[in-house]
Amino acid sequence: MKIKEIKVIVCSPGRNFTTVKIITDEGVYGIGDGTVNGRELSVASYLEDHVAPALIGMDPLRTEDIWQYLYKGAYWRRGPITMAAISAIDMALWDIKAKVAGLPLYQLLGGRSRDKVMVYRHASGLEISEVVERVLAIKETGVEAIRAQVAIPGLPPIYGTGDSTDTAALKGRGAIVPHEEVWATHKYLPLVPKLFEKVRDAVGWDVHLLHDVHHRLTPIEAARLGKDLEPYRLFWLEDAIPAELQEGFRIIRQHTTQPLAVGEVFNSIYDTHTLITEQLIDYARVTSTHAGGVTGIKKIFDLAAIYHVKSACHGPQDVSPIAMGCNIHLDVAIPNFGIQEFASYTEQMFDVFKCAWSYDRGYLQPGEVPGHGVDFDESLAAKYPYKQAYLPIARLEDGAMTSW
Ligand code: GCO
Ligand code: MG
Repeated sequence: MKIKEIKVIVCSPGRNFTTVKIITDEGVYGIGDGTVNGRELSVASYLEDHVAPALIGMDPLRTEDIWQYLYKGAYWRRGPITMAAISAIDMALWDIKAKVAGLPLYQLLGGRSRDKVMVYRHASGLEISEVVERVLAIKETGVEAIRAQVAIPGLPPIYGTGDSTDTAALKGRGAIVPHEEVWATHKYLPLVPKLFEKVRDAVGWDVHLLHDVHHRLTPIEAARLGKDLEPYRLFWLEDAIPAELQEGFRIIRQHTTQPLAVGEVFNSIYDTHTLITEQLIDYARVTSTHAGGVTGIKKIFDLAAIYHVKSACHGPQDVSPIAMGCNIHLDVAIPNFGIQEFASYTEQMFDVFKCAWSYDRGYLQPGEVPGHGVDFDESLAAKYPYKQAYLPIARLEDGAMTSW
C-alpha cells in the first residue's frame, strides 16, 4: 500500500479548521486535524508545500518512521505549526492503519482500559450568581465535572472568563488584527475564592470543580490562589502560569496542595519533560492536534504514567471533532486517563465532520467502527470557506502586553 494523494482543506463551519485527507493507492483514506487557532493557513501551507510532496509513495502503515521523518527531517524541530502538521498526518495515518486492521483505533492502542470516558464541561458568566446557575444546570444533565469562570467586575468580559469563550474570540472574527483585552490580576485574585465558595455551597461535594487561570499569573500569585482555593477542593487549577519556564511550577508546588493542570499549548514532550519528571503537575493537557498526533501524545502520556501524572486532553471547539475522536480512543486505552475536556460542537460542524464517537450525560464513547471514527464531507466543507479570525491579545491596565 502506498500514499497516492494528500489533500489539505481549510474550512469554516462556524470556526476555521485545517483538515488533512491522505488517500492510498488501494482506496483506503484517513483524515487528520492540524488546526492552530488563528494560524490555520500557516499549517495548511506547511502541509501542502513542504510535507505532502515528500510523503507521496511512502507506506502509510509506517506511522513511527513517517513521524520521525517529519520531526527529525524538518531540521527546525518543534513549534506549533510544524507539530500541528505532523499531528494531522499522524492522525490520518493511524486512521488508515486501524481501517486496514478492521478495528476501532483504541484496539491498536492497548484495547479498553475503561468502560467510558468522563468529561468536564464549561460554565461561565458575567456574575457569580449566573455561574452558579449554569453549574447547577450542567449538573442536572449528568455531568460530574464542571469548569467555572466568571467575568471580573470593573473590566470588560475577558476571553475564557465571564464572556463565553467563543463570543470573545468571535470579536476577532474577520478582523485583520486580534481584539485587544485588558487584564488586572489584583481584581481577579480576590474574586476566584468567592466564586468557588458560592459554587461549592450550591453544588455540594459530589461534583468535580475546575478553574482555568489561562497563563495569567506569576508563580507566587498562583501559589496564593492555590492556597486560597484549597478549602473548595478543586479537581485542578489549569494554566496557572505561562509554562515555558517549567521550573516556575516548583514555587507553586512548595506552597499548595492544589492539583495543577497544564499543557494545552505544548507541542512536544520536551515542553513538559521537567513538569512530569519532577511531578510538578497532576494533569497533562496535551492534545492530539498540537503535540504530535496519536503517536506524539501517547509517548507523553506513557512518560506521565510513570510519575503519577494523568491525561486531560484539551478539547474546546478549536480542537476539531477529528482530534476529539483520536483523543477519545486514547482516553479509553491509556491506564493514566484523568479527564477529557468537552465543549461539543455546532450542528454545522457535525454536518461536516461525521463522528462515530458519542456523548451522553457526562461521558464519551469512541465508537466501534474501524479507524478513529470521524469522516469528513469535503463537498459540504467547501460551502464554508476560511474566515480570517484570531484569538484576542491581552494588555495590563497600563497598556503593557501580558500573558493570557
Ligand atoms: C481551554 C482553553 C481554551 C483556549 C482555546 C485557545 O481550556 O479550553 O483554555 O479556552 O483558550 O482553545 O484556542
Ligand atoms: Mg485552558
